[in-house]
Amino acid sequence: ITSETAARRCLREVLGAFRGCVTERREVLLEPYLRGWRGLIRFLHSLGAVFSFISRDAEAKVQLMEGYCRGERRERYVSLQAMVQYELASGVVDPHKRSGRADSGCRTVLRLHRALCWLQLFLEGLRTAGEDSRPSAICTDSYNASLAAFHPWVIRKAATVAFCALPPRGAFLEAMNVGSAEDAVAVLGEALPYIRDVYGITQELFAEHRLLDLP
Ligand code: 1PW
Repeated sequence: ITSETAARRCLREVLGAFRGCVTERREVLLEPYLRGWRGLIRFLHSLGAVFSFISRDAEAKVQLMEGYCRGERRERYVSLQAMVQYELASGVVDPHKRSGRADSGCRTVLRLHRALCWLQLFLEGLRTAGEDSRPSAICTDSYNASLAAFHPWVIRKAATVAFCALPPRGAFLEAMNVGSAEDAVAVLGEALPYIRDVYGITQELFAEHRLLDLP
């Protein structure tokens, strides 16, 4: 399988997955959420080895969550809503404690959720910026406006260095492999509302249960 087909396949996967996340009752299904993340990570890999540092942590978190989705308590991890309810009721997470389990579903999803905010800003920037804009600059700005606040200095430094290796706009949109640059921009426009929706529901759910600061 060439990296081209891998990228094409994964982008379709990402779009389809985030679209399929939200149910009629506005629940966020974990399985397609993680499938969306898998696609994003694969797309990152197709951009080059510099990004493996960025994707490694997300990958580990996705893998941990996949374990819960397949494990003994899998019915508790069908949706984010079910997970929050279960982990709060069973004491796996406690919003009033300053320390907590590093492997809870809630704190793990919270990290992915924060990264999704960055992704959303980045893709939105990419979509609306002019032809001579640089993805590396857009990526750095979106990161600084979101995820960077949760990262220590070393990680911020390393992330910013990796972003410099992002290809220029034309090549980046081409790597998405959905046709011309205009086609790619259109695909971003189609996909973003779904990602935004998933982000918004998750944010509200975590805020409601005071889980936005889980250590
Ligand atoms: C173009 C597609 C972009 C999507 C990739 C998003 C991946 C974001 C991951 C950034 C990770 C930087 C290095 C890891 C930092 C962790 O310390 C941090 N994890 C995240 C996801 O922010 C916090 O996790 P921790 O240490 O509390 O378990």
